[in-house]
Amino acid sequence: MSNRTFTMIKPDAMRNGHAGAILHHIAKAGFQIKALKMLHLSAEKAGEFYAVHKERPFYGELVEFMSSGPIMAAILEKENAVAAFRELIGATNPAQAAEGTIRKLYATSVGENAVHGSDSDANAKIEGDFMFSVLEQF
Ligand code: FUP
Repeated sequence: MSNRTFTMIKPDAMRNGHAGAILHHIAKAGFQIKALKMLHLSAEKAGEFYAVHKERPFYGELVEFMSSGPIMAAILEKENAVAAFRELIGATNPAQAAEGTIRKLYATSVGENAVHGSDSDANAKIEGDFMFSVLEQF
């Protein structure tokens, strides 16, 4: 089992000024930051990142939203990182997210849900390598 996961603070949370609070939340939960940067995805890059959702009805909106402003991308380390981080962020739809989770605290809707968290060790590696070169991963 890998001890790393990948996250993005999405454009809604960046625009709403929640990036600092979210990073603090992540650090308080015991995750170490192994890579971090702020960037603005092009629609093409956002589309590539979310290619698995290409056939879903929300794909166009998702790509438009994810390329609508800067994000913060990070690789995080903790024991059982993927599952632990998904617990920390809560359900995809913030209306169903548990109290105290990042999405409950900072997300506005299912489409604009503040943060991304990888759903498997394999995807954590793929997503981290998509966003960071080897020189940017510690
Ligand atoms: P999650 O793993 O919790 O990020 O959720 P998914 O992989 O199922 O979805 C990826 C992103 O697609 C979500 F963060 C937001 C978007 N989405 C929608 O816009 N509508 C939906 O009904 C489901 C997902």
